[in-house]
Amino acid sequence: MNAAIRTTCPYCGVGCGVLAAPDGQGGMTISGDADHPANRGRLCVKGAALGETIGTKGRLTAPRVNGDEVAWDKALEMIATRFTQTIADHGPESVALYVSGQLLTEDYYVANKLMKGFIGSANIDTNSRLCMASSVAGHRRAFGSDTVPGLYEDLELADVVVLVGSNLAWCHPVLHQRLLAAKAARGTKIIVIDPRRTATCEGADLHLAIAPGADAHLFNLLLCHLADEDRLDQDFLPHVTGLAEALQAARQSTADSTGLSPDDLRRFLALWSGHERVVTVYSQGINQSDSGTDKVNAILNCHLATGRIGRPGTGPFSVTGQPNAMGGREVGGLANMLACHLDLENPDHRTAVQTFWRSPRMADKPGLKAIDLFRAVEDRRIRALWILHTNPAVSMPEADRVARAIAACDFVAVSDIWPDTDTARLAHVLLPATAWGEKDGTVTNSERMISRQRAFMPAPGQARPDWWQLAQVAQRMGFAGFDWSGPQDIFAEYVALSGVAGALGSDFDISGLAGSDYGAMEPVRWPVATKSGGRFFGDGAFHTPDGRGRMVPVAARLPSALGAETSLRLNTGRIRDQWHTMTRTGMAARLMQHLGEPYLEIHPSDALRLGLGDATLAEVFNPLGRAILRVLKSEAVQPGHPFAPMHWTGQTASSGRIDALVPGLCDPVSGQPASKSAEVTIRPYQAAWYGFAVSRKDVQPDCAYWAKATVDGGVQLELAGGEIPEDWPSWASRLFGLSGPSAVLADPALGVHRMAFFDQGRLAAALFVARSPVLLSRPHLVQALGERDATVLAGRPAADRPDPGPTVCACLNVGLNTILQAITSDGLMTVDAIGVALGAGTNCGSCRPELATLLARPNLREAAE
Ligand SMILES: Nc1nc2c(c(=O)[nH]1)N[C@H]1C(S)=C(S)[C@@H](COP(=O)(O)OP(=O)(O)OC[C@H]3O[C@@H](n4cnc5c(=O)[nH]c(N)nc54)[C@H](O)[C@@H]3O)O[C@H]1N2
Ligand SMILES: Nc1nc2c(c(=O)[nH]1)N[C@H]1C(S)=C(S)[C@@H](COP(=O)(O)OP(=O)(O)OC[C@H]3O[C@@H](n4cnc5c(=O)[nH]c(N)nc54)[C@H](O)[C@@H]3O)O[C@H]1N2
Ligand code: SF4
Ligand SMILES: [Mo]
Repeated sequence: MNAAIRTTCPYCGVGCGVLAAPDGQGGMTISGDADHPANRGRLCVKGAALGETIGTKGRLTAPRVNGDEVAWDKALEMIATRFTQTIADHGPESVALYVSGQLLTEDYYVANKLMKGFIGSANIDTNSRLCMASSVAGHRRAFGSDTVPGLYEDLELADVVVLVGSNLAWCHPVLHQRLLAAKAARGTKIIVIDPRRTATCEGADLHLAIAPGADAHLFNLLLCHLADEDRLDQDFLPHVTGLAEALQAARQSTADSTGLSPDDLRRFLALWSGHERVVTVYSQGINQSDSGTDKVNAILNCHLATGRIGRPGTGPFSVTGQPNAMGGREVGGLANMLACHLDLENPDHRTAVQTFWRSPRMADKPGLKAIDLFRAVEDRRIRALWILHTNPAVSMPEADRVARAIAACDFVAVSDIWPDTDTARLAHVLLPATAWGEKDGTVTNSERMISRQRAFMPAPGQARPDWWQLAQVAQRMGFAGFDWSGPQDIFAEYVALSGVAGALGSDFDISGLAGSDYGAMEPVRWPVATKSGGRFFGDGAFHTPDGRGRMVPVAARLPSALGAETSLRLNTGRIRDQWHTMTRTGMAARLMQHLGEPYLEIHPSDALRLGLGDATLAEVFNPLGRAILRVLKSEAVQPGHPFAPMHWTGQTASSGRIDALVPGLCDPVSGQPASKSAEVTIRPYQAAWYGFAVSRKDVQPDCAYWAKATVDGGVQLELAGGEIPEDWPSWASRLFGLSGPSAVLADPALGVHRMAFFDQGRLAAALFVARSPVLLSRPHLVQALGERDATVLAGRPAADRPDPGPTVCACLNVGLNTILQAITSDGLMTVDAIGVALGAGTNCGSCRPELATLLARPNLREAAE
C-alpha cells in the first residue's frame, strides 16, 4: 500500500490536515493528520466522509460548448476571443470574473492578475462578498488592514469565549471541539449570542437569544458598561483613537432593543468585563447584515478599548467560512483590494504591483461588488462573464433574478466539476475543473495558517486545474507572464510579490518562504518574513496612517421594520452535514441521513397561527420568489423568526432554493448582503397527497413538490402534489421508469396507496402515498432497497427488527430510536455513556451536542431515573 498523502480538508475555514491513503480497492481511506496544528488528527463528519465524495461518476470530464463536447483548444479560444472582442467593443468594464473562496491561492492569484493587471478592470468579485466582506471592511476601518489578530490557541487560553452569530458546533466543528476540550480542562465560560438555540448552545454557560439584528446595540451597551465600570485599559488607550466618539454613539443604544432579560444582560456584561482573557468569535450572524460592518466595529471597539487584542487568550476573532476565504483576502480576490493586502486605490501600491507584473494596464478603481456585478450582467453593462468554483444561481440573494441575468448574458463560461449544477446549466462554455484530491496548491485557514492541498488521485477525463484554465485564456488573449509550468511557479511569484508588498509596509509578507520546497511544504503561519508566526496588535502598533487602532462610532440600528403585519423574518444558514449547494456532500449517503430535506424551523405558536401542521409543507413566499419547505416545529427559534437552511438547489428539490427569497439588500460599506433577515409570508401548502419513495435508479419526479437525497444503493424522495393522479400504479411506473408494480396495497377511500417494484425478486423501487404526511420508517425502507423483502409494504420493520429511526451519529450510523431506547433502558446519563454503549459520538464528535440535547429531554430523564 502506498504511503498516505498529506493534504487539507476542502470544506470549512478551520483548515484541518487530512491524510489520504489508497485503500487498495480503488478507494481512499481518509483520516485526520495528527501533525497538523489546526486539528491534531481530528476530523468532523464532513471531513471524515470525504472518501465517499471523491468518485468520478457523473463528473464533467470534457469542455463543452452549448452542450457539445469540444477540444480544450476550442473552448479556451472561444473564451479568449469573446472576452477580447467584448473589451474591444465595450471596454474592459464590460467583462467580469466571479470567483470563490474555495479556489486555491494559486488559482486566485492568476484570476486577480489577469483581471486587475491585464484586462485592466477590477470587475472580479468573489462569493466571499456574501461571507467575509463586512469583517474585511470592519478590520480595515479599525486596524488599517484586513488582519485577523489572533490564533485558534486563544480560544483555548481564554477565560471567556463569546460566540456571536456563529454556530461553531456545526460550521467549525473541530475548532468547537478544541474549545469544549479547553472548557473541560480549565472551565472556560462560553456565551452564545444567537436568536436561535443552536447545537452550539450545548456546552455553553449562557445563551442570549438576542432580538434579530440587535448585536450592535449589545456591544454598544458593553462599551458603555466597560467605561462606566472603569474597565478600560489606560495603558493601551494611547494606541487607540476615537474612544470619545464611539462612546457617545454607544450611549444611544438601549437595553430594550436587545430583547434580552435584565438578568441575562447583566450576566453577559459581568462575564465580559470581569475577565481579562476574552475572545469574541463572530461569523455570519454578524457579517450578513445590512449594517454588518458597524456590527463588526461595535465588537472591535470593545476589544480595542480594553486592550484585549493580540495577547494570548484575547481578541476579536472572525472565523472564515470557506477553506481559502483567508487566502483569497490575502491575494486580493475582492473587487476593492489589490494583492498582498495592498490597496487598489493607493497609486504607489498600484505602481509597485504593475511594475512587478509588467502589466500593460492596471485597474485604478474598485470593481463591482457581487450584487452590483450581477445587476450589471442583468442590464448588459457586463456582457461576458466567467464563473469559477461557485454556484451563484443558488447562493446569491435574489437567486431567481441572478439566474435569469446569467441566462440572458451574451457570453457565460463556467468552470465546475459537475455538468449540471444550477449555474453550469446556464453556461455557453463549460470547463471541467480538477477537484479536491486531484489538484495541487495552497489554502490559508482562519488563523493565517498556509497549508498545502495535494493531489492523490488522477483527474478524470480531460479535467484541468482552474489556474491552468485562467492562464491559458490569458495567454490566448495575448498577455505575457502567464506561462507557469505548475502551481509551484505561481506560488513562487506570489511569494516574491509579497516581498514587494512588505517593503511598502504591508503585513502580508511571506517572502521568507522564498526558495522553500513547495512539494514538502509544512503548514506555516504568517507573518513569516520578519517575526515568528504570531499575533497582531498586542504591541499597539496598527496599520493605520498614524499607527493607532481606530474605534468607530456605531449608531446601532435594527433591521428595517417588516412591511406587513403578516410577515415573518426568515433566518437562513447551515446544517451540520451539508456543504453549501451540496454538490459534494450531497453525494454521501451518510451525510444525507441527518437532515435530508429542505425544511422550515418555525416556532409552534407561529405554526398554530398559520395553520401549519407538523411535517406538513409550508409555502414561503415574497415578491422575489417562493419555496416549499417541510414544517419542523421547534422552540429553538423565536416567534416571528423562522429558520431555513441554504443548501437545497434545483437539482435536489423542486422549490428549496432559499436565496430565491433573500433580497439583495447590502451593507453600504462592505457590499455584503443581509442573508439572515428576508421578509416572507408563510401559508400552508395545500397538498392533495403526500408521498415517500425509494429507487435504486436516480429518477426525476415531475410533481409539485419533491426533494431528493442520496441513500445507500439509490435515492429517496419526499413527494407531494396538488392534484391526485388518476391511476397511481401507472404514475409510479412512469416515475421509476419500471414496468409493474409487482405488489400493491391500497385503501383508496383513505387515500393510501403503497406499491413495490421488484426486479428479479429484489426491491428496485417503492412508493408510499397518503393524504397526510407519510408516516413510515424511512431508514427501514431504504435498507430494503435491493433486498428480497416481501413485507416491505408494511412500512415498518418486523417486530423482531427494531427501527433505528433517523440517523443522529452519521459516522457509526446510530439512529435516534436506538439512542432514546438506550438512554431509557440502560439509564444513560452522559454523552460519554452513550458513546460507551452505542459508539455514537465517539468518532468525529459532530453529533455530541445533539446527544446532549437528547439527554436533556425532560421526559427522558424521568424515564431514565
Ligand atoms: N456544515 C457546514 N459548515 C460550514 C459551511 C457549510 O456549508 N456547512 N460553510 C462554511 C462557510 S462558507 C461559512 S461562511 C461558515 C458560516 O458559519 P456560521 O456563521 O456559524 O453559520 P450560519 O449558519 O450561516 O450562521 C450562524 C448563526 O447566525 C445566527 N444569526 C442569524 N441572525 C442573527 C443575528 O441577528 N444575530 C446573531 N447574533 N446571530 C444571528 C443564525 O441563527 C445562525 O445560527 O460555515 C462554514 N462551515
Ligand atoms: N441565504 C443564504 N445564502 C447564502 C449564505 C447564507 O448563509 N444564507 N451564505 C453565503 C456564503 S457565506 C457563501 S460562502 C456562499 C457559498 O455559495 P457557493 O460558493 O455558491 O456554494 P458551493 O456549493 O460551495 O459552490 C461551489 C461550486 O464549485 C464547484 N466545485 C467544486 N470543486 C471545484 C473545483 O475544484 N473547481 C471548480 N471550478 N469548481 C468546483 C461545486 O460543484 C459548486 O458548484 O453562499 C452564500 N449564500
Ligand atoms: S472542521 Fe470539518 S469541515 Fe472543517 S476543515 Fe475540519 S474536517 Fe473539514
Ligand atoms: Mo461563507
